[in-house]
Amino acid sequence: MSNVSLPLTFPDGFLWGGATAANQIEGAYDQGGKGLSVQDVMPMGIVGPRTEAPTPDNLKLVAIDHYHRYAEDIALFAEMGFKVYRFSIAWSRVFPNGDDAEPNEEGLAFYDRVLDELEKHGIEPLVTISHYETPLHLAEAYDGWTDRRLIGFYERYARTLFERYGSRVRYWLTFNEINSLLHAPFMSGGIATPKEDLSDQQLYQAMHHELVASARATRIAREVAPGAQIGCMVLSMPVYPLSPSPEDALAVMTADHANLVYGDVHTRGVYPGYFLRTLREKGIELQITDEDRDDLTNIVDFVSFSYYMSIAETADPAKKAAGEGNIMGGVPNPTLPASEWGWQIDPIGLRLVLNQFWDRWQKPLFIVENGLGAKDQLVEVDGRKTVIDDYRIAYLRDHLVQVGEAIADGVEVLGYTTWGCIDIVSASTAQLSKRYGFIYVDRNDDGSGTLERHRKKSFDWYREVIRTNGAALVDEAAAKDLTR
Ligand code: BGP
Repeated sequence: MSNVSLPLTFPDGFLWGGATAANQIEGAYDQGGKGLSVQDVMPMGIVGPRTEAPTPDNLKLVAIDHYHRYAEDIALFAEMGFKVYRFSIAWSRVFPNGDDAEPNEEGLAFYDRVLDELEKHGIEPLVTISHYETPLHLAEAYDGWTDRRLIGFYERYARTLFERYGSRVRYWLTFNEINSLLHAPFMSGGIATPKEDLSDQQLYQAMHHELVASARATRIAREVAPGAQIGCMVLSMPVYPLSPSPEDALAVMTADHANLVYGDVHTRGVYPGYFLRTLREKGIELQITDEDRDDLTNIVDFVSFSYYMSIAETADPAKKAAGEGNIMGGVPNPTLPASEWGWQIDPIGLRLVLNQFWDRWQKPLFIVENGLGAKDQLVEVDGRKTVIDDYRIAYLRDHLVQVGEAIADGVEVLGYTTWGCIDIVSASTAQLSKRYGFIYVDRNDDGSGTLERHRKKSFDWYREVIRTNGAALVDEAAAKDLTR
C-alpha cells in the first residue's frame, strides 16, 4: 500500500453503484399501458427538432429493452458488487397522461419487479421521480411546467410512489438536473412552446413551480414514508475565470449563482437575495402564494448532482466563444482536454464542486452521475467479446481519486453512481454510440444489433474498486502519480 492511501479512504457503507434513466434504458415505450413522454418525440435528443408522433428512428422507443431484460441487467450489476442502483420511474408508465385520476397498475407492478430483483441481490435502490420524461400530454395540454397545475399532478404522482414503494426505497431524487430547465425547456420541463418563443417570465415561473413541487414531495414523503431520504439533483459545472481579472471573477460569480440558486432553495427554503435581484432586473414578477412559501421550507436531506465537466467564463464578449457541453456549456477552458463530444475532462473540478457544495450547504452529498461517453470497439479476447476501455477506466479512476481527496477534506459523501453503467441511449444526442457503460450492449445508431450484453474491461476494474471499497484505486493512482 502506498503513502497516498490516507486520502483515498472511503467510509464504510459508501454506496458504490451505477445510474440510468427510464427513457434511456427501458424501451417498451407503448407497452404495459405506458403513455407517451416528451422523449418519445425527441429522436435526435436535444440537438434536433421534436416530431409530432414517435418515429422509428427514435432509439429510445426500444432503447436497450431493459423493460424485458431488467433481471439480467441487475444480475450483472450485482456481479460487479453494486451497493446501489439509481434508476428513474417513467412518469408516463404510472400516469400515462400525467393528469389521470388513477395510476396505471401495470406500470407500478413493473417497478415492483425491479425492486424485487434489487432486493434479491442486496442492492439499495435510488429512485429519480422525474428524469427528463414528462408525460407528453402534460406538454401539449398544459405547456408543461409553465402551468401551476403541474404541481398537483406531480404531487399525486410522487404520493403514489411514496405510498407504494416508501417501505422499500430509502433514497429519492425529486427532479433530475432541475437547473437545466431554463436551458432545455422541452426535455427538462415538458414545455411545448419553442424556447425562442418563451418569455423569461414563463421560464422562471416554470422554475418556481418545479421548486415548489420538489419541496412538496419532500413534505409528503415525511408524512407517508418517514424513513425516506429526499434529495435534490443538480447539474454541477464548476466555473473558472478565463483570466485573473476581477471582471472575469465577477462573471464566474454570476454564472455560479445561476446554477447554485436551485441548491440554495432546496437547502435553505427561501430564494436568495442575488436571485431576487435577477428577477427585478429582468422585470419578472413571480406568482408565489403563501402556500408556496410554506412548501419551500421543506428542505432536502441531501444534495445529489451530476458531474462531467467544468467550464470557463469571461466578461469579455470577444472571448465568449461557446463550447460544447452537458446541456449548458460555456467558454472552453484552454488548459483542459475534451471527450470526443467536446465535454472537457477535469477530475479536479469534482473535488472543487464537492468542497463548494459542502461548504455552502452542509448537507451530505451524493454523486449520482459521472462518466465518459466514448465510442467503443467490440473485440474478441479468449473467445469472449469485450471492449478494452482503458480510457474509461482512466477517466473514472482520476475522478474517484478526487472524490477520495474531497472526503479527506472533510466532505460528507454518501456514494457514487457512474452514469450509464450499462450502455444506454444518450440524452443530448440520442445516440447509442456515445457509450458510458461497464457493459456493452450490441445496438447501433441505425437501430441494428442483437441487444446482447458483453462485459467490458472496466467491468472487472469497477468490481475490484467496489470489492476493496476504493483501495484498489490507490495503487493505480500512485502508479500514475495522480494525487497531490
Ligand atoms: C445528464 C443527464 C443524463 C445523461 C447524462 C449524459 O445531463 O441527466 O440523462 O444522459 O447527462 O449525457 P449524454 O447522454 O447526453 O451524454
